[in-house]
Amino acid sequence: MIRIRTLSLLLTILLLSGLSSHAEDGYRLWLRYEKIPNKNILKEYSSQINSIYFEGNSTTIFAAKEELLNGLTGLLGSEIKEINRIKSTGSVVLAVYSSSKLLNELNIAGQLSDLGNEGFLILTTTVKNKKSIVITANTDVGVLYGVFHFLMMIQTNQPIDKINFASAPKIKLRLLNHWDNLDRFVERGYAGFSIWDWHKLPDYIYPQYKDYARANASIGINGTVLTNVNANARVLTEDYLIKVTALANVFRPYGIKVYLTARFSAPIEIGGLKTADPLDNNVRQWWNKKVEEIYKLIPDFGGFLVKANSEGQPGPQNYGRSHSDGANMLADALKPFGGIVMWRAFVYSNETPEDRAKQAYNEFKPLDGKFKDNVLVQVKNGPVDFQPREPFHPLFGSMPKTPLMMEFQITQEYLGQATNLVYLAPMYKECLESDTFTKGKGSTVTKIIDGSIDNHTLTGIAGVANTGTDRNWTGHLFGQANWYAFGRLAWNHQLSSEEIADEWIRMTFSNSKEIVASIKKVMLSSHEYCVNYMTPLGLHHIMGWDHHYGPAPWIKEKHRADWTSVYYHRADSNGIGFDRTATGSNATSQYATQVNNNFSSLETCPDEFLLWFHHLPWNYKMKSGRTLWDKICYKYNWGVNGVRGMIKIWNSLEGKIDPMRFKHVKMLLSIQEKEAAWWRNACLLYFQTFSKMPIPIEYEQPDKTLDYYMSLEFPYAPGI
Ligand code: GCV
Repeated sequence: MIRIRTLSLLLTILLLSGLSSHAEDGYRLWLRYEKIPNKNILKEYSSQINSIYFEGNSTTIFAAKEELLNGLTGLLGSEIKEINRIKSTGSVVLAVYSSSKLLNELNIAGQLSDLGNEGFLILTTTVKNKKSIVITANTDVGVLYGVFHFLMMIQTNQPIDKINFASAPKIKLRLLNHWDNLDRFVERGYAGFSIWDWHKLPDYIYPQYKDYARANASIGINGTVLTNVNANARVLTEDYLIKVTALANVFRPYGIKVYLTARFSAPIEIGGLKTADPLDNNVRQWWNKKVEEIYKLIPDFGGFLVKANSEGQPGPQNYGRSHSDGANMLADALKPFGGIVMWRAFVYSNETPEDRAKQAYNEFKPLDGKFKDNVLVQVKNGPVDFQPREPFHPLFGSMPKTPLMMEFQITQEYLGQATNLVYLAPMYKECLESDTFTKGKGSTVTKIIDGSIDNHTLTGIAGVANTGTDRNWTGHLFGQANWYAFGRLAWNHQLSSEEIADEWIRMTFSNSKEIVASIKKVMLSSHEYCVNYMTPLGLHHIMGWDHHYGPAPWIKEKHRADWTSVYYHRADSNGIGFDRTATGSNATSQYATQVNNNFSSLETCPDEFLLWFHHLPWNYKMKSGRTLWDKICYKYNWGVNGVRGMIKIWNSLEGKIDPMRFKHVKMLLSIQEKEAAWWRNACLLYFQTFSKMPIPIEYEQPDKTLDYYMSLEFPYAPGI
């Protein structure tokens, strides 16, 4: 009797906690394919789907079929048959339209003509007089993307009885950039080691490699740069290229090309040459041969990503040559094979007596029109370095003859690393929707990177990956949402942050209205809170030295001024902020007139960028009537309180989601609260030494001294 009671109690707990047959350790990401718990919805789907019919025999079509089979079997909780003739209703049909005899009967050529090489069409229709769901495209990979979209529709409980949905990516190259070293250390990685086990490659293939490819394909990512931009030439040696080939073979069925970072000095380091001068014939020959060797092994190799003459990396300027000379040499080598070069614009030097925020523009703008047609210039979203909030980079819109590729950071180097829940879609969207005014009103960053404004067909977007060997891939479970959001926006930048969050929550947690609404609330406000407890009102780059963990606005007198905090906040007894208007560094002049005027005038400069562009007295009167100092205090406190609100909402979900993930996030949120308060206290106490004004009494007062905060050291902080 007791045993039965205990057992039923256990069962009730399991049911209540939503514990599934799988450990909810986050490994399955948003592709969990758990049986649909709502009986009515399950019945509805089960009455419409019972089998899969597919045509084609490529590895991509097999991958699509396998995913659909596994996905549907899991979601519907019953066996889905593979059939070779359509005899009854309820089949999902997978086929490339142009090569399918079966789909010939459908009048859909017109719909497919706009979908290009990667788009797809999902249609509820009749095939052989039987009601079916058709997933079709112009290519195999289009079918694969369609399958993932269809599975997402079911995972998010969307109706499927009248689907007529077509979609094609708006940007051609949608890449992850891994800052992964060959020794498996991940620069700015907060989720363990690199997932690439170079030592065991090419013979040992972890299941993670395929799951990585599945996850990326599910959100439309079609390329991966395997190695760090602070590059190691060794990856270009034969031994390593064979390892790269093994990974490329795993990724290929999922439409993912591999790319490598090319260390500019490789001809010297592994080629035995005396120079890496891009105009030297031997150097050019060396690269030509190297590229030939790569394409023999990997016929669909994507190309190179290069960080040159930046932060100590070698580059063409070592030989008195320009960035375009360097990029074009590699472009020439890659061109015969269809490869491309992504040349980074992240350049600045402490020796250049110029505001760091201006340097990339100064170097690259004059090179517009000088790059070969298989070169993209890859530009970070803002002019400094992935800060919690930056204005858009002034290069966007300023190089109309050159395809500019966006570089976002998914790993949260400056956004709380892997202990803070910060949903980044709103930050990405803010940048993408910024109006550069370079070709009149409406010249958004989006239209520059999707090529529509300057008629570029070679277009791209990259996200610095946040993956690692942690069981849940990203360290913080909500880091997965940022990987997901990056991919979804790369495919369709018109999606809203909310739509993307909605999809991710439903797939990752549940379709329960309450759970979706609560988690969405947490996610959608999280970035704004983070900006405010770290760097409100346009403050930036005031974090810990080198590891970038935690606050350290006091950093000064280091070997590079442009890596110190005082360089950026410029706090003194008169006030705070970086004057980047005409009276200061004049960085505003790098923007189109309308934007320049908007940022330069105190009347119109958004509060969000106030101290990015202006140095203002502590008692400056804000629009709200508060003094600047009061406003800074208010903002820091608003951010901290926001985190407390997030915790409250999360706690309300106890017992409604599985205990494993509930607890994981709960513990991290409590770290986040401590870190938010630490940021606030340390920054306010430090800035107070200049403002000499009290922290208004209505706010929580710091519980430690400034000396205490300044004494903290983190020699083993991750990621450096
Ligand atoms: C890969 C920042 C990071 C560096 C990174 C660099 C870059 O400075 O702190 O770790 O180097 O950006 O984007 O090249």
